[in-house]
Amino acid sequence: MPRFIVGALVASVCLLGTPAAAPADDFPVIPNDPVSLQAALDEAEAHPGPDRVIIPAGTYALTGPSSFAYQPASPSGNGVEILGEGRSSTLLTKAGPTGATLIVNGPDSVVRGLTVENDNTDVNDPKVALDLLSLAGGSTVEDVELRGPTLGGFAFRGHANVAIQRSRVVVRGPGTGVRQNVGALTISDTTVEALGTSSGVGVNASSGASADVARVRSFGLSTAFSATFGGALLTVRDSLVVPPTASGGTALNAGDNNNSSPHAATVEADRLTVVGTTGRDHRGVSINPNSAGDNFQVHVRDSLFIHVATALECFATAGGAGAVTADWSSLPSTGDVSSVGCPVTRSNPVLGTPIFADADYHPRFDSPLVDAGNPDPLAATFDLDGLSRPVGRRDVGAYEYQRRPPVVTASAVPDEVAPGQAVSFQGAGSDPDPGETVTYAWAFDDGTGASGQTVSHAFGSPGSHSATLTATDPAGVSATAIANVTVTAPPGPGPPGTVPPDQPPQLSRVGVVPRRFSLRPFLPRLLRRSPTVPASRRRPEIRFTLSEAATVTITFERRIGRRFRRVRGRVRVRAPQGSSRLRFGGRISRNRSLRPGRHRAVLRAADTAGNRGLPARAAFTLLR
Ligand SMILES: [Ca+2]
Ligand SMILES: [Ca+2]
Ligand SMILES: [Ca+2]
Ligand SMILES: [Ca+2]
Repeated sequence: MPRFIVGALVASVCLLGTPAAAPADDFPVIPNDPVSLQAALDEAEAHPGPDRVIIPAGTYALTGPSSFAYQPASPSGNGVEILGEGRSSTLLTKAGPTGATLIVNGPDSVVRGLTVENDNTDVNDPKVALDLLSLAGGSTVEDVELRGPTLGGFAFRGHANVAIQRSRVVVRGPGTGVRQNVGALTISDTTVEALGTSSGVGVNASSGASADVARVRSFGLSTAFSATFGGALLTVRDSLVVPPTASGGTALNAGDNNNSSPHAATVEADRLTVVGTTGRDHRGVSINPNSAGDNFQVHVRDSLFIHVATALECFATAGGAGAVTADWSSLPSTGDVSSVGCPVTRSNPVLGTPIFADADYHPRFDSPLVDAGNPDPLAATFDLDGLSRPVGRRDVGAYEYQRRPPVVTASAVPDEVAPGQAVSFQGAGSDPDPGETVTYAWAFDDGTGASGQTVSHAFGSPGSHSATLTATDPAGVSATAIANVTVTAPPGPGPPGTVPPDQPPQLSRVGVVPRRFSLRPFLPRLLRRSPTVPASRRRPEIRFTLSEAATVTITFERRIGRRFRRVRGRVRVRAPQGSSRLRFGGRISRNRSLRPGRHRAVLRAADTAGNRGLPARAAFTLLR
């Protein structure tokens, strides 16, 4: 039996014998067709193994009680990737009395590149834009926009381990942006914001779930980050909170929504920037244990709270307990609230008024909060911009001052002049640190200097000259750039015995010495000193004599039969009037050398006025 038939039989036996995961399929959707979208989800559910549902740009609208739902009967190994064409292109939306807009209940699923919106109208049952159910563990929500109902409810609700990344969550009413009910949520590099007047909550870990919040911007939420019920834990770091500018708001809360039963909840916060509005009832931290057995904790480190009427509040009633601490943080000097059983503690206070470089609350280089956090080493991490921190000692707040040098270039116009002719030197610079302008200083190689972005300078002597530009930022960090100028002596009658300017340079006494040599490793170079080694051990050279200083271009020709054929590459040197010696070992450049055989060097000279003399040739043999 031929071997390939045996192979085919073995392959088919394997296919029959093991119900291996079917290859992933793509299930496309007809643009703007919600029925087609649900049909694709149904097909992916029925098809074993992970598949992709690809949703083109368009609006997919539901109005009845049903949802777009991925809920496979056999969820094990049967996750789904739901992929739109981008947040601004693919929109899933739902109006009507009840139900989530998109439900995902398969493991390791991905939702990416779309907007999910919920416009439910039943005030008693406002729902969810994106609902990840308990079988959707290990899932990722990435580059999406989630818009919660205007009547309340949730933009996102999670019941299993899930990561939300690089997304935008919009709270359009009294509801919650992101609620984690079961399992661990991580949410990073995401904006959570209230649209219009909201009394909503940004990110909430509930009922014993955990939420790990990193590099999140929270705008306009009545409560930005909270942990509620059942020992819930929310950690937040390198994040910004701007509460509503027109009403009160709380950045951090641990509690049980004043439930009369005992609960525990904890918030751990590192490197936050919280910017309230003067005259509003803004609170940095607010906890209210209201029943015996309640234990609420909020611990803040390396954080900045400004324009908050109450920085830290721990107000216990009916035997509830809790604690609020702030370490290495910048807080308003007064306004804490504390009660029996609920201490508020400040340690290592960071003094001084924060100085911001821009409207995004980046620290200015001279803010007293730069390098003012806990002096203990901080494991490398990223600030709210995604930039490495710490830089030096850790800074207080969401951003790390980066102390970056300016980026600068320098140019000279014109860059070829006569002695004494003015050159305009122009600097172009910027600084990557927000709000930093640079100052410019020039140093010329004749020992003089000037300050300013554009300056004028003339060099007196012929030759190559340079100007070094130093750009310095307000923090004193600088960078340099160099502009070069060639100053050429003007043509004219020189002293007696010199060559008239319209005469071409003449080559004479051209030769290769010795005439036979083997390939050497060194590169061609004009020699300045006379040889001190015996002639027998001297390295091979090309020698020539010039009637005036000139640029000598040397090309090579290889003898093939009776003809010479030009070899690629050339050597070019500036040589003075008189005799010169060019060290030459058969190599034209770093990676080009002549092959063994008979050759000749062809020398041509040109002066600075552009006059070109006649070529001169010298034969030599490169030995094997
Ligand atoms: Ca599938
Ligand atoms: Ca309680
Ligand atoms: Ca620092
Ligand atoms: Ca800088």
